[in-house]
Amino acid sequence: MSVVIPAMNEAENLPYVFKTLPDWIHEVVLVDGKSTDRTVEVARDLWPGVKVVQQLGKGKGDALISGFAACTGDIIVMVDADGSADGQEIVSYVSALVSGADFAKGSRFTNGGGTDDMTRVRRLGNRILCAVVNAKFGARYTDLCYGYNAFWKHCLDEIALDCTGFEIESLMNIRVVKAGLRVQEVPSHEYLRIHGVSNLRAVRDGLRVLRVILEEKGVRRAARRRPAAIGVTTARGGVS
Ligand SMILES: Nc1nc2c(ncn2[C@@H]2O[C@H](COP(=O)(O)OP(=O)(O)OP(=O)(O)O)[C@@H](O)[C@H]2O)c(=O)[nH]1
Ligand SMILES: [Mg+2]
Repeated sequence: MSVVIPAMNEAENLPYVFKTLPDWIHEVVLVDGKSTDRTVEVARDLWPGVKVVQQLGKGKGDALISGFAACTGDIIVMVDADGSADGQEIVSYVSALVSGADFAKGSRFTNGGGTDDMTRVRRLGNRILCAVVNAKFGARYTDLCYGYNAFWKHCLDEIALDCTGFEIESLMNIRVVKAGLRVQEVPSHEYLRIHGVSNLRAVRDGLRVLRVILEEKGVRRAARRRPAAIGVTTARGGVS
């Protein structure tokens, strides 16, 4: 199992993140977004053997695509570096996957989930965008723009990710349903970012998600595409 952590200037938060990660994880991939603080050194101190990927482009989507390509595990878990995700929840995600799901999608708004870190604007935007995705793609999601998810690596072949920003989470959620993959929501609690400030801008990033929805529905032609950086096939089953 591989854990991918996109991190841009998160040195102060990494101790909290790594403290919650279970020690049976076989690989941690940290994707460094040209951090100007000690993100990489701190990660190496906290998790000897951490695989550090230097991001060439910009944005969380770009970072995750590079991180996924570097993973060797059959299961990939996405964990933010700001202290908002509790690594102890990984076991629920992995349970959903080994019980038959292809994609275990975190949700803050299903029974047992929650958030300490969402403004009213973000909450409303997420709710509207989620309702649109459900109506347009026949999904039954309770959350859309959330970064804590896990999946079997083979899913990447079916969703061929090709975006750069925060819209990656929504794009994944739409593509897995379009590909007919088995998706299971997992209740998750989002904690407050511990140090530093958000990189997300609600209106700009909300509009990017809306654009993805329209493109995926074929209402708007995709303009942002770049060649998919991934395409590794691995056998299904067996947590490595
Ligand atoms: N490598 C890399 N990581 C990024 C980039 N943008 C965001 N991240 C990371 O992606 C994760 C989520 O970003 P946040 O800024 O926390 O976004 P958010 O969760 O919507 O905002 P908060 O409310 O502050 O938690 C964090 O671990 C960031 O460090 C990027 O361009 N490159
Ligand atoms: Mg965050």
